[in-house]
Amino acid sequence: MKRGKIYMVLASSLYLAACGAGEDGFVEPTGNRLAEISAIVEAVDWSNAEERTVVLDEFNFTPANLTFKINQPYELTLSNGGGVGHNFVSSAFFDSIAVKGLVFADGEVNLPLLESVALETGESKILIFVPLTAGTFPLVCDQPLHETFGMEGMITIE
Ligand SMILES: [Cu+2]
Repeated sequence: MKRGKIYMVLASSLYLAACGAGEDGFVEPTGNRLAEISAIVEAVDWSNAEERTVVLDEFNFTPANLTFKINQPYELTLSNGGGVGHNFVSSAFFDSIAVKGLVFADGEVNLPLLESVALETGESKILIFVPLTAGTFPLVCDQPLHETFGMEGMITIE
């Protein structure tokens, strides 16, 4: 009886996670942030962009550890291969890069200031960016309980 109750709580949490509206986390620009990012993005040769992919599913980022180089542009495909919504969340990482655009199936957001990217089941988005400052940044999925179930990683900029 007790066991059944715990299972029900867990199941309803997962159900809520599956139904959570998948919205990307945008940050309000402060000071000259947007102008600075815009100038950096214009100076980059995007034809040199290196392609990378991260797959999100229950309950992993694959690969879980990512390394990027300062001044090397990237096209990072974030792809949800799982059965519920997942989020790529790392505000410290997003603070350390300049994003040219976030491309999704039916559009693109130019020069977004982000802190997270949300992915519905089967959805992919491409983050086009250049790293600016070195550091090591924790990556998590903030859907309920996903981090607890091990959905975390690490991003290094060197
Ligand atoms: Cu998740």
